[in-house]
Amino acid sequence: MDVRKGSKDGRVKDGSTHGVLLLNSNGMDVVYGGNRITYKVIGGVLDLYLFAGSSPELVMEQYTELIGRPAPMPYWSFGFHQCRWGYKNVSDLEGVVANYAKAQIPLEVMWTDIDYMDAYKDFTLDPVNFPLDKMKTFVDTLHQNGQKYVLILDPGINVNQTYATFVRGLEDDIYIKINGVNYLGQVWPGPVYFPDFLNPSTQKFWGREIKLFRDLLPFDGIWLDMNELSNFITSPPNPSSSLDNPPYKINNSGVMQEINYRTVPATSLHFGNITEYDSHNLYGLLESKATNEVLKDISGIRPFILSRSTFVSSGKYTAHWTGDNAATWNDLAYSIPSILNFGIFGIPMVGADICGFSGNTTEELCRRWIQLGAFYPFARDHSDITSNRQELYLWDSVAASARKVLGLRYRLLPFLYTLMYEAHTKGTPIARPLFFSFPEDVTTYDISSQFLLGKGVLVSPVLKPGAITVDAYYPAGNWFDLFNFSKSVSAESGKYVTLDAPSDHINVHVGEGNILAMQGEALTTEATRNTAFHLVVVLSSSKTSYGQVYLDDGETLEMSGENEPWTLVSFYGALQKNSLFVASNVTNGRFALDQRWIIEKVTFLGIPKHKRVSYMNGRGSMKKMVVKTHSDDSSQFATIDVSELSLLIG
Ligand code: MIG
Repeated sequence: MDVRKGSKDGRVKDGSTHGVLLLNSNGMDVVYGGNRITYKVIGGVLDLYLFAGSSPELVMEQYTELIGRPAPMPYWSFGFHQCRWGYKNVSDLEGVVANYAKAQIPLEVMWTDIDYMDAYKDFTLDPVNFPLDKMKTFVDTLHQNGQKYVLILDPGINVNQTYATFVRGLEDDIYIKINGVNYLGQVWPGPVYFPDFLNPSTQKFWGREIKLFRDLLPFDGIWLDMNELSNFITSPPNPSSSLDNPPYKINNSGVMQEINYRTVPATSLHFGNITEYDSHNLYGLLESKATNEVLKDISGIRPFILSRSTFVSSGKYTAHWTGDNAATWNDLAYSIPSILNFGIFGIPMVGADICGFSGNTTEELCRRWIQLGAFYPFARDHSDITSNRQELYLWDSVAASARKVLGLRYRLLPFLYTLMYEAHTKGTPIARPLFFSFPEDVTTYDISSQFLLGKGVLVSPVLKPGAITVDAYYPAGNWFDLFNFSKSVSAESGKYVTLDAPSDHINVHVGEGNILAMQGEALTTEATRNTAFHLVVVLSSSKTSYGQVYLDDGETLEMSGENEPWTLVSFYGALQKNSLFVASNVTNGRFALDQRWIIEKVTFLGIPKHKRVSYMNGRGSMKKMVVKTHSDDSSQFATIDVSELSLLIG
């Protein structure tokens, strides 16, 4: 995606944006040089698309119309996730869940890495440390508490005649082949064959294995790792084929080395005699697609899948995490451009391992990381088996910060979920670069140390050790601190501001012209859904403020589906003459707006100072309102407590 920059070579500063996609699954290097892009592709077709835009949102709409809109994610998946490679046994897991509860830090989803398996075999449980009866009790208890459980699956199926899944795979004949036999790789379980997701029979195989296992243990989502495909060995090249040794060596893990380096050889064959050379980059996509279909089939509800490998269209099936980062300040900072890129690729549900995967994190880094990670679309703490534990309750200061920032995240859940709806219907990312909302402001183009949630929630994290201030860019407008509403930043035109960022604080601001429908804090997303709404209306002198909230049960297969109950409420608000107004408009409305959906508070931000405004007594319950006003240097804000106001105000 390119936004026009400056007027140096006579080009206009109109913020017009276009997108370019080379839809090609072969190995390639892409070199971007500011004003040109060079593709060095070693095979396949030239299938080049240009998306005319001319806004970033329109580029996303056009691109995802072609490749498929992002999959709707279940409501619960926007809660906080805890994972680690190296949980020892069921009581270890239970301890973590209990400690989160004790520390009053929201924990929505508990994960298990490859540790749960019997000798790393998919669809098995370690009979000693993770026995079925205990795991079942563990998962049932999570479910009773409104929590969820996600487990990992690797593609490699252990070659082992006593392993039923392996034998059934042989019978179904679904493994990737080389020279007429199944290709033998090496991964965690030792010798493995890899299911060929281009083979239609693999869908049946994969579906049956997942179903059999899910009948034993009712997990809520699947984590797909190692699907690049990752292999512990590099097989020697076949001397009679150039595919294993192409004349141009693409960048492979940072160096120009053998194309077969620690993966399945390029001369391997998939169903229909398609070479690995041509389809290598599709493995993760095809595995995600197959898994998505299986989960829809067997559960009848919206799947949650997290895949490491992705390709164009993966967003239609899966969420993504950015892989093995390190517990370093550098990787904390790098996580922002990484998640923003994936949003632009059409995979909006994305996050980086919070507190860092490899290496030992520190209290300060982990604290800053949860402050930022709380605003990733997908928020999961995950760590490597060789690093120290890093659950958020382990340090008092991290725990305190986690309660504060996850508290805000959970209050923003209706907003995040509505952004999911926007992503699903129009392709717009959940987390966006600043230029999405301010394409005419050229300063925003290079900013990758801050980002927006939706149109107008600006996240400006601390990314350096020892820092207690942050230099953050504020595009034109009035911005209000979302934690307390009182501290605002006013920028007539965009400007850098140095803001206080004490150790327990991250700056999160909402910009003028936006209306946020927030809910109350709780320890699970389910519990937040029973709290009343708080409408935050950020007035603008130039336009009517606007916001939306999308409501459904959070797990029905489709989002905004034709035959499913959902409701979209749009809000409009402004200061007109001397009176404040907010009104709403309902689309669809088949998801019942019953007792649960009430507003108990409306906050107007950005009332010009010294302006007298009148608060009209509305109809019905609006009469019970209590108005409190506050002010800081530049503006006042008013909080109106109302009781039992329906979301259908106006
Ligand atoms: O060879 O399953 O990126 O998240 O913890 C390492 C163990 C395999 C790589 C994943 C990481 C996961 C780890 N996996």
